[in-house]
Amino acid sequence: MSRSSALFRVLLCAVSAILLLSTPTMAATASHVEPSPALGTLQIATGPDSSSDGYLEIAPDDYGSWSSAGFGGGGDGFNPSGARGVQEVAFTSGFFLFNPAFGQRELLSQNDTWQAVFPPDTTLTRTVTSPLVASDTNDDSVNDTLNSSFSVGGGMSLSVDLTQTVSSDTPGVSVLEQTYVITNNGGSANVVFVRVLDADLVWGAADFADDEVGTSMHGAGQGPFVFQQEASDPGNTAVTISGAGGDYFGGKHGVEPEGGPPPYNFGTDVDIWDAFGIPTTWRSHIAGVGYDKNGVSGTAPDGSTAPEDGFIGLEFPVSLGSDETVTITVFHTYGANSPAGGGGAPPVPAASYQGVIVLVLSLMAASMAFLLWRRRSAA
Ligand SMILES: [Ca+2]
Ligand SMILES: [Ca+2]
Ligand SMILES: [Ca+2]
Repeated sequence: MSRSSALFRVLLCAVSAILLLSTPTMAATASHVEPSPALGTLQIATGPDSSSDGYLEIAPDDYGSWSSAGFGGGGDGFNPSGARGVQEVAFTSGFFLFNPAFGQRELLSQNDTWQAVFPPDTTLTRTVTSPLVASDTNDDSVNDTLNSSFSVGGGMSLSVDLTQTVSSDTPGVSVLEQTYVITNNGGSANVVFVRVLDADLVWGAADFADDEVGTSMHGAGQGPFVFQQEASDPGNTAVTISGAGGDYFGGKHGVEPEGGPPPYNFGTDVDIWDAFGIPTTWRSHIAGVGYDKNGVSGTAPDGSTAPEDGFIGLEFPVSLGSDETVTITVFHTYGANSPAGGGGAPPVPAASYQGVIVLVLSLMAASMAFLLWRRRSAA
């Protein structure tokens, strides 16, 4: 054996030993994720004083969902303008994810009670890759921001970074802003996220069934939005969902839309899940108002049945190319029935602008061709 080959063997052994020692450590590090905080234990709030008008507190999970403590979650609480104090708002609030072409779906929520509403489904999986971390961004000693990451696997491969921040707006109004930065690690996919809010407001007659749902987005130039509020104190008690999304709906239990079934059910039910998105006849519809129209349902619109549960939703259709990253921002405005705090998202239909440009260029080309033809005809 030459000295060089002996040296080579020694080096090889050393490298192998280093690899053997380091590999398990690296694997353990890569697979180690701290457990998520127990639901409802990590809260963000707009400030230290819950007795001030506009105070908002929320304890969402790693996926940006939350729900009433009575339904297995950590809820939200809001103090509207006026004499009323903090009350819980949401029975459930969260995101559904659908890939309709492939029959894939997932409720992005940690709440086992909510998950149990749906039959077992393994078309998609979800995993928290970095649990919630809270921070105080305005130095008032109260956490106002949460950061987390999760992945969606099974039939897709998405990695998502989520930032959730609460802030005060005008007096009596606060905003939760949720930013989902979604990276598609798999093949291209046309997916739809449906944000749902089954609010149960009890500021008025302590009755969740007298809530009304509505929109005033048409002609407002603020993009799509939909709200739920106490009919007895509109605006102050409203929660508005907004963002650069697509269709909305506002349902009241028992009302069948003019376009046909399914009738609106309870807010936390299987209809959206079964339809792989907002049911066709619910799109851009408010119970008791109609399609593509501004208005509010009132407490018990025609066709509603007791208990007249109210709930709202807004979809975010996303075309995800392979290796593409897309950002969805969802706003919940508390204390106003229109978006606040940057929550207004005037639609920027890039395709339409492109369409207008193509039309103008086509008209210019046609005019030039016509002029040339006339010159040649004259000559
Ligand atoms: Ca703070
Ligand atoms: Ca409700
Ligand atoms: Ca109510």
